[in-house]
Amino acid sequence: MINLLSDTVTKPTPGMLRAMMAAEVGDDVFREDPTVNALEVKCAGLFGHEAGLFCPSGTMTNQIALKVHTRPLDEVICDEMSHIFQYEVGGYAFNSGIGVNLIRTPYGILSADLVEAAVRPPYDWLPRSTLVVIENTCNKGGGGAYSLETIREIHAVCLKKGLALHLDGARIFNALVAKGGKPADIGAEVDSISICLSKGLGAPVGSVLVGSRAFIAEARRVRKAMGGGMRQAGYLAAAGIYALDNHVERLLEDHTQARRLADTLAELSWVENIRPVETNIVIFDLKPPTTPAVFLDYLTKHGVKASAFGPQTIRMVTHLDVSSDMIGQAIAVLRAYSA
Ligand code: TLP
Repeated sequence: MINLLSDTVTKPTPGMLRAMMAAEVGDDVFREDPTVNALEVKCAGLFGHEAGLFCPSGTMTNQIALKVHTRPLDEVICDEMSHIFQYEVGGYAFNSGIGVNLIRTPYGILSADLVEAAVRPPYDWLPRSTLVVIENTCNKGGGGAYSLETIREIHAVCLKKGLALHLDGARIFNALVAKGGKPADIGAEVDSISICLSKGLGAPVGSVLVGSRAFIAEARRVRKAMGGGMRQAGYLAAAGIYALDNHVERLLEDHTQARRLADTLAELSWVENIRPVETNIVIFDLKPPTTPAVFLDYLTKHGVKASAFGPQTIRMVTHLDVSSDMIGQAIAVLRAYSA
């Protein structure tokens, strides 16, 4: 199977497994796991933040960030396509008692003007705008990345209006590889970042939340309340450290393979609206009467997995476990499809 369902599907490489087996571990609830501690320090340091917190998932790091940055009846400003709104089960309302103020953009990339216009005036009868969330890269938007300049401008609005800025950086290294620049440059513009190790970086499990010492101290309490305090989690943290040391530069390869898929799709008569491909995600629409159910069934029968991402929309994601040859085969399968 050529599995293009998501970049979450990767299996640990032999080198990663060796690093996991060799990990020194302890009970992380007592902060006695040296490998978890090392991963948290490494992530915080990379992005120029004071502290980090290792969590089981990107959903948990995002949800903890929402909880710590807001109070009930507050509102978070984010794109309508953002993961915190679309794919976290409405957790913002459940966990934090807050609402969302959704901005519509073509590809999920906000601008300072749009954010500023969405900030509510301070009337008693309105929700209070206290937080902005940006997603870099934006998954549902097709994996587009923010320029550092845009993040700076959004940050300036947040400072002016007294809002916190959280970055859903599930694929922040894809963004950095695509746009260039250093993690700390982005880190300097945001109050907290959720960094996923289990997406393009290829670790089996885990995300790290980074922020100020005070923010992470509170986040640690919320993680425990959510049931996310892990014990000998160093085996997983070791995979994350290995991924950060070995799997960042190679993301460019995934971007090249995504580009090949997109270039092929652009030639096919039954495809429309291919979102601009900048990283490892390819999103496009099927022209009616082709439906995702029929198309995905065809793909599966020919050894390719992809997913439906809307009524007419398909997503394909490239990653560590799909080689250039496999993309070649997937391209042949796409070319052979007749609507
Ligand atoms: N995204 C998954 C699905 O939930 C859609 C995927 O296959 O892409 N932020 C962003 C931008 C994400 O894309 C994801 C996962 C998360 C957060 C949540 O991460 P996990 O799955 O670790 O909870």
